[in-house]
Amino acid sequence: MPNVEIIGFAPSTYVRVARMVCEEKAIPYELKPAPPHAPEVAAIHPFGKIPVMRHGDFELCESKAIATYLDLAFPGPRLFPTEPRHAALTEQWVSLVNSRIDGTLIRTYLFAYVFPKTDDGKPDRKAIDAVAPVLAEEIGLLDRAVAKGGYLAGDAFTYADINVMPILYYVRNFPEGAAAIAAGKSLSAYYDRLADRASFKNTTPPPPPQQVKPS
Ligand SMILES: N[C@@H](CCC(=O)N[C@@H](CS)C(=O)NCC(=O)O)C(=O)O
Repeated sequence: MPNVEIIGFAPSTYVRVARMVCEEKAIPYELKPAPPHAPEVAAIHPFGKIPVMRHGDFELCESKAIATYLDLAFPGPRLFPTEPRHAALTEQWVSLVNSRIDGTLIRTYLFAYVFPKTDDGKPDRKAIDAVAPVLAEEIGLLDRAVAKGGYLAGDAFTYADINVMPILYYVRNFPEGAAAIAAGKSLSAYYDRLADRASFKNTTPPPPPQQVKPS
């Protein structure tokens, strides 16, 4: 069987998620850099989003579907638990992050810094100030969640943690995000512990512009 191909560019949080799954399970894979809507992406994802995956003649889109396939098709540590409550909590946190928190922290907050829609190309202060309180609330929610068992879904590492770490990586590089994470002692400790995993280190994206030193 040929190697798994993860198609998408390295800065994408969701591409990093798919790569982290490969790294955690020691799945040999190739990253094929492609931006959203590139022909090779659009051929697999109906809306042109990254990542998409190819494994031999099998093509797949959507990060969680890709992760499920990789988790079931390859040996290595299970990233989606099967015990009912643990499985459901994992799903719950993936859903909360993908349906809401990603929108606040990445599509609204991060993008206001790195892809501002301002005339002068400077960070969109209005958008940043508007989203900052929501960002603080959602970071607080994550802080309380990991305070219980040290992970998002209870007391063991799961795909829910893989799914959120690339988001936190970016958010802590900008002042409001860094302050919110620093205020959450459990989340700060969680981030430091999980950032030490080889899967996270081996998938570090190139630095975004306008970084501040994280606290
Ligand atoms: N639901 C998708 C979301 C993927 C996604 O939003 N990827 C971004 C890059 S991080 C993208 O392709 N954006 C381009 C667009 O939405 O048109 C997944 O889980 O794979």
